[in-house]
Amino acid sequence: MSGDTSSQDGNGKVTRVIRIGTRKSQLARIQTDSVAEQLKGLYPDVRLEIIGMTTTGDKILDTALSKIGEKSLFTKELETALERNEVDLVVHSLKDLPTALPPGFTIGAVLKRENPHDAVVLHPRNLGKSLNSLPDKSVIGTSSLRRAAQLKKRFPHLEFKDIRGNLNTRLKKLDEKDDFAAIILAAAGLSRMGWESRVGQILDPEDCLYAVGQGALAIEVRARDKDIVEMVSVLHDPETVLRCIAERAFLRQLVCFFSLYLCSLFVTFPQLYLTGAVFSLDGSNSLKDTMQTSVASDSEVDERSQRVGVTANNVPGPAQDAAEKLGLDMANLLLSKGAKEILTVARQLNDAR
Ligand code: DPM
Repeated sequence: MSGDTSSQDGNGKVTRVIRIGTRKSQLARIQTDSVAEQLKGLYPDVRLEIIGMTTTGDKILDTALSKIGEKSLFTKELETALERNEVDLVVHSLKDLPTALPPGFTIGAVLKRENPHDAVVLHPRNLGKSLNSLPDKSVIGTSSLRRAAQLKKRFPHLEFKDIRGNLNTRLKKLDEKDDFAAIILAAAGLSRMGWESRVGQILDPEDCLYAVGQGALAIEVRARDKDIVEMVSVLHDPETVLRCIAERAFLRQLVCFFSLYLCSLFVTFPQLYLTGAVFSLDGSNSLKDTMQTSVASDSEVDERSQRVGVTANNVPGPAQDAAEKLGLDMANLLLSKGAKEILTVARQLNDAR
């Protein structure tokens, strides 16, 4: 086993120590603690240590995410620590993990997805309202180009402005100033923070398609560390794994044009439906389609090791292949209808902003 870390307790019994790396934000800590808790329940003999780290992304919270561009900003320092054996696993929001991980890393577990939808958090003075009923020219805070594009189209009476910072900062900016009538955040993050009561409205797929992987937690590990890969693999939720493999395959095919526009949505299981869409910056130009495939259960074991960064040996390989193909086919369908042009223009406009 790499990173030989074990300790002896008073009775001379050797205990494996597993170190978990995490960002220091409250949300990251909550997510990491919940995974540690589950691992503790499954492996009572393992000693877990949680190591907090600051990432580049945490240091430049005031720059719009779409300008920073590369998502691995929030994950790079943690991966460096994994590589150096300073930690053994890292807990991420799956949607923050690029579709291609650096060599040597893999996603060893994708946990059961929580509510994947986006939510509206209202300024206290607007309690009881919805995006529809907010007054003309109300300002909505979001730095997600995906959310802004879809909502601009759907609610043309509203205005959209960037808001940055971690969840605590954003809530503060909303409540303590008069700059925003409401902000948009992922329902899953709000619920993990215990802020469900602040959700004024959950956006359904007609209003806003959620981001690839949204609402699911992922555990990143060293691919060569077979013991750890096996240990965390029991946390895989098979349905979430298949949905997210399809979503990530869709994103991987389009990411070279502009990564921030891709949205997707699944319903029902084992019949897997994928709705994929791309949008221009103001949402006026868009392409959207739905495809389906069956991932009915079978008993064949997986033969290949990784798909879009995910290692899930305990989920049937043919089902994973079908999910990956669905995502790829969806992306190719949108590309054949002009997705490349929409994304290229969107990227140029965003770079010029
Ligand atoms: C990514 C986006 C955002 C995060 C872009 C998007 C939102 C950025 C913003 C890829 N990562 O969704 O279109 O609003 O400025 C992030 C959140 C969570 C993970 C917070 C959120 C929690 C939910 C989850 C930031 N990453 O989206 O409100 O675990 O899926």
